[in-house]
Amino acid sequence: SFQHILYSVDSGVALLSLNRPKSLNSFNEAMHLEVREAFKQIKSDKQVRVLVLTGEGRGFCAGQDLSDRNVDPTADAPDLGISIEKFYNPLIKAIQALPMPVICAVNGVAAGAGANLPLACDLIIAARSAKFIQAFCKIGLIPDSGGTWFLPRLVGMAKAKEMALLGEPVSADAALEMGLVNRVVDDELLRQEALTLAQHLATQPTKGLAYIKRALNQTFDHGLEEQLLLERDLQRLAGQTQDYREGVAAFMAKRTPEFKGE
Ligand code: T3D
Repeated sequence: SFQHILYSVDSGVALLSLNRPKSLNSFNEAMHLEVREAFKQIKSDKQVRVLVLTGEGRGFCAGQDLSDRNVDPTADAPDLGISIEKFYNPLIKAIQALPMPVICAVNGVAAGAGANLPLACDLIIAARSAKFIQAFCKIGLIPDSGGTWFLPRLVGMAKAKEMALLGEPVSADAALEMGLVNRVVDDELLRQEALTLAQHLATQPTKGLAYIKRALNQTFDHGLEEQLLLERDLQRLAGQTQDYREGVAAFMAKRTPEFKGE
């Protein structure tokens, strides 16, 4: 029923692939709305324990579809604040708020908002051909979709400023070296590697993983005292899960645990 994305669920893993390859999966309103709908389904589908986000074709995502922007000098300037508030900010917040791990498989060029979308995910695997381009500066804009928040935290301020002010392509290997991505794999192996990792995570203590994600996502907003309190609260919840009991029981019995995500 989707036209601009592909969405499927298999063995606890949801796969969401951006599917406007002719414009390098750039975002128009319709694709935003479909991604939003898919997120709604993921949230309400008890089967889903991991999400993999990727793109069809030779690119991951080229950010905003610029053919949708009327920049005719006689027309009123478009209010990009509305676009950010209505579409990009909710998307970034939705990824962070999803309880399960989100793996981004960056299958090619990632530019503009398309370069920052992966940074909001929990793990990033990049195809060797992937390039990260903070393209905003080249058209007079600023990094959005959380770029100004995630980049300095991931790669430090010097690299963040260089990427944001120059908009030069950063290769997958360079991204790996600066800590922007977790793994780089050959292009033809990307989808399978991402799914293998996702399938592993889908057999793990889902609630425990959700608490880990929540704790780490909040850490930069907290001092040590607050974070220690958060760890206490989340550990209390983790200790009440079935999977924790199963983990300890399996360890003591020297057998492989069977986690149910409960
Ligand atoms: O407006 C708001 O709502 C504010 C929010 C903004 C968020 C943003 O993301 S702003 C930044 C927008 N994105 C860009 O500025 C990147 C534009 N694209 C590029 O710089 C290049 O396409 C790439 C570096 C990503 C890839 O270059 P290359 O040489 O591999 O491919 P190409 O030939 O440039 O692109 C292939 C096709 O995709 C081409 O169409 P054609 O000629 O085959 O018909 C190209 O026009 C199209 N395409 C690529 N990016 C976009 C796009 N079409 C529309 N919008 C795009 N962003």
